[in-house]
Amino acid sequence: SVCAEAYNPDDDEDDDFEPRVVHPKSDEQRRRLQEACRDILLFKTLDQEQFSEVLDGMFEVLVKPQEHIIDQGDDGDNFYVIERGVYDIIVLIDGVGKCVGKYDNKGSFGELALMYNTPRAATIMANQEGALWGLDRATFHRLIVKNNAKKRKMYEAFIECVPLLKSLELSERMKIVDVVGMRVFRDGECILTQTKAGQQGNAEVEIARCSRGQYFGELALVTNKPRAASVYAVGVTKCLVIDIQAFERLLGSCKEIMKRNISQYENQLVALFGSSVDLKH
Ligand code: 1OR
Repeated sequence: SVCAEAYNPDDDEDDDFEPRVVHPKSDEQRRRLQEACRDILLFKTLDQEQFSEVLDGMFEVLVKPQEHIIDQGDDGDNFYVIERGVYDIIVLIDGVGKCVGKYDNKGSFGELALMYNTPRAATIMANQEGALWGLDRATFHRLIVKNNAKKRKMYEAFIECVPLLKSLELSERMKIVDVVGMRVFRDGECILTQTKAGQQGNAEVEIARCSRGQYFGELALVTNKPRAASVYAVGVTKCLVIDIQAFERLLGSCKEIMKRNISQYENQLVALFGSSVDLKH
């Protein structure tokens, strides 16, 4: 199999002529499907026509507790979007299956084997009864993988100038581009909300401003603690967004840099409020 090969969409125009797969759906199914797909990052750079083709191509899959949706090592057949249910991510470590994460009633999985033509990288097991939406390999390739080649071209220059990602290999940076979604926020719109524990009525104070090439939202992922600050758009703001599983998988090696930068947040807070805080633990 070929691993993370640069994909040139001009090499195979053939699959443009493949018949469109349409799985008919009731209005109620379509509504549920649309809701489940609303925040799927891989769909966030598709145009309307492409997105609607994706929705047409999806089919409902009901799963039972303990059912394996994907087995590590298998060939990839479908990509899945979660409608409901909790799913364990299990990876073989020294021959022993270890649960390394979970999907809790949202998200998607199964893109890697289809994107890079590699064996399934993890086992996904339903913890309880659940419902998924599948998308077959050919349709995923025609709509998502082809779009990724465009995404790489569009974001390559930007990603190259993000200081945090400097320590990664080019191929690693490109894998990040493959899974990010793009989101645009209006001036003043809330991008992230601080999780407040029973402390109502506190006025919000601006502690920092981020600009092009900087990042936010990593603290809660690094510490597993609630969001420590809110983030608002200043002017129309375009963000590239990565989900937590891809963050773990692709940015693990950047965590040390992030941790170092977290100490700077602590210094900023001390300068503003005079008290010391421990954000890292
Ligand atoms: P796939 O097609 O390889 C298994 O089939 C899917 O599990 C995979 O696509 C991802 O969508 C999903 N490492 C690899 N695959 C993962 C991981 C993961 N998490 C979810 N998937 N890691 C866990 C990160 C929390 C790294 C483990 C070492």
